[in-house]
Order: sequence, then structure tokens, then C-alpha cells
Amino acid sequence: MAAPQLRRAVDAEALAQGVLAGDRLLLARAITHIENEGAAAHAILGRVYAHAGCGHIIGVTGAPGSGKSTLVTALAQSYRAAGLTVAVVAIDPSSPFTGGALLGDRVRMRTLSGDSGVFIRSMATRGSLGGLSKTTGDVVTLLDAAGFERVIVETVGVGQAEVEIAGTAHTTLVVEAPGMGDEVQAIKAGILEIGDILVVNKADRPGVERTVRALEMMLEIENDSTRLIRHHGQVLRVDASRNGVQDSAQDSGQIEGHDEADRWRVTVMKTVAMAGEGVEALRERIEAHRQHQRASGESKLREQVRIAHALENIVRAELNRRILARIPAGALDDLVERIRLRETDPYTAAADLLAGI
Ligand SMILES: Nc1nc2c(ncn2[C@@H]2O[C@H](COP(=O)(O)OP(=O)(O)OP(=O)(O)O)[C@@H](O)[C@H]2O)c(=O)[nH]1
Ligand SMILES: [Mg+2]
Repeated sequence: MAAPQLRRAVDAEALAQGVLAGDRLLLARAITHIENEGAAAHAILGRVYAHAGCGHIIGVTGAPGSGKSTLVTALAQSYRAAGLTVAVVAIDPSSPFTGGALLGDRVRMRTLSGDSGVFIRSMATRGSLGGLSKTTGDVVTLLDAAGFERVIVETVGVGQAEVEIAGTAHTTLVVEAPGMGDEVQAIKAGILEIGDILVVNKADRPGVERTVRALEMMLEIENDSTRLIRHHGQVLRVDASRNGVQDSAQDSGQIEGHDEADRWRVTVMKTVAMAGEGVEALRERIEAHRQHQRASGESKLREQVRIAHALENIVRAELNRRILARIPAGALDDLVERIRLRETDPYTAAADLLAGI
């Protein structure tokens, strides 16, 4: 019927207008539509998309409990003090952003709440991992279109999808904390390589220098003329030096016209997020990375990677949906039973099923 169809269209238009006008209530509602993959989600996104692309996206990832949320809060404050607007997306089932006492520091949070220049949203890690990164990307687009100048995305660096979400940001922070065992957590998780800035938080704790040294050694071991970007589960090697040797010719992208001096140096920074120590210096470093990327053309490359990733996710999800819709009801159950009885095998059954579509 026409009525619900019409209401849906009106809703999407009103929500999109609200997002673009910076209406927080409508922005929150629009995000809920995206999260629930509601009928209006695509319509809203289509209406605001042209207005996105100005915000700088900052990914924050690292071991659980390393202090990411505390750091993100302190960073948001620092950005506010510098006169920039900030949105925060936390992908974390146990995110303290939704808990009553935020980050155990009510005073700090009170200064952020009620400030129209800050928007904080936490997202549940439900659904498929591909779905998570698609939804997150869409929410970031909304916040960007809503005019937030910096959009910070916090993910726990444990799964491929979480790491990918953070890794496709313009600037990626990998957060580490001392005293979490003998080895540096990020090395184990393999997320060090996506960091543009490495942060050792909880610098008030013993063992901080040891952790800093371990990270700096890792940076030296890694060929420091290259940057790695995860793309389609592959690692894209970006050679930022003109005369650099490329050892993985097949999946490499090269930025040309670069001078040795133009190379971005990944550095290790110390913070005590709880006390705000080192946070201003970290913000300045992020801003320096932003400037560097714009001047070097790397931001364009990253944008291409992010868009390609998003597009691929959408196509894959849609193909999945279309194919599954064409499998007759009961056909899967029959096949499962036949495979169980060893009348056929899963590969033959899958091939037969797809051939029939
Ligand atoms: N000593 C000390 N503790 C800190 C610091 N920053 C955060 N913490 C504490 O570390 C604990 C974890 O902080 P969170 O900010 O929730 O850490 P997280 O990385 O977001 O945690 P998950 O999202 O669960 O992975 C909290 O109890 C914080 O108060 C710091 O600079 N020094
Ligand atoms: Mg957290």
C-alpha cells in the first residue's frame, strides 16, 4: 500500500534534513535506523552522502582495558578546548559510554555532556562482522555529514573486522599499556602495523619505558619506509619513499612523487589518559598527521581503500541476500539430511544448489 511507503519517504527526508541541520535528536534517530538496517537507512544515507567527506576520521584500537575509552574522552575534551567539534563512536559491548558513570570520571564527563559540539554514541557488536564494519562506516558518514570536524572510532583490537574499521580511518592510533604481560599486546594481535601513532597509555604505571622501548624496536625492525594498509584482508604495502624497494610487487600501491623528507614517521607517545597528561601533544600529533596526509596525497589513497571496502561489503551482502532468496524453501534442509546420510558431500551439494539458481 502507499501509506507506509509514503511515511517512510517523509521520515527519511526529515531525518536527513535533521542530520544536516545538526539536530541531535534526529541524528540519534537516524543512527538507530542505520544500526537496525531499517528501511529508511539507505534513503537517509543517500540524502546526506554528498555532505560528508570533510571530517577527519580517527581510529583508536588496541588491547582490551588499555584505556582507549578514557583516552578518547580526554582527546574529545582536548579537541573541544581547541575549538573543534567531535563525534565519538565506540564499538564495544562493554563500553562505558553507555554506563552511568562514564569512565570513572564524572567531572570530566560532565564537561562534555551538554556540550552541543560533542556527540557520543556506542554501538553493540551484534550481527556479522561484515555487517559491523558496514554499519560503522555508515554511522561515521552520518556524523561527518552532520558537520563534526573530528570523528573518533574506538574498537577493541581483537578481531579482523574491528582492526579493519580502525585501520581505514585517516589516522589510526594503536593504544598499548604497560604491565600487561611481558610482551606487547599489539604485536601479538598483529595490529601494530596499522598504527600511524602508537600510544603507551597508563604512563603512570611501572614498566612504561620498557613498553615504549619494545614498540620503538618494533618500528625499527619494520622497514620504516613502508606503510601497511589492510584491504580486503590483504595487506597493502604503501611505499612512501621514491627510491624504496618494493618486496611485494603484486599487491602494492605506490604513492609517487614523494621525497624522503615527506615520509610520515610512526612515533611512540606516552599518555596518562586519566589525568589528561600527554593528550594535548597527542592531539597535535594527530593534526600533524592530518596535514601530512593532505599534503602527500595519502588521504586520497586511504579514502579509496575505505570506499572500495564499503562498496565491496554492500555488494557482497546484497549478493548473499539475492542468492539465499532464490533457494527454494526446504531445499537446504533436504540437502543437509542427504549430506548427513553421506548420499552426497557438502561441496557437490553446494555446487548443485548454485547451479540450480
Ligand atoms: N593508571 C591508569 N589507569 C587508566 C588510565 N587510563 C585509563 N585507566 C583505567 O584503565 C581501565 C580501563 O580503561 P578504559 O578506558 O575502559 O579502557 P578500554 O581500552 O576502553 O577498555 P575496553 O573498551 O574494555 O577494551 C579503567 O579502570 C580506567 O580508569 C591511565 O592513564 N592510568
Ligand atoms: Mg573502551
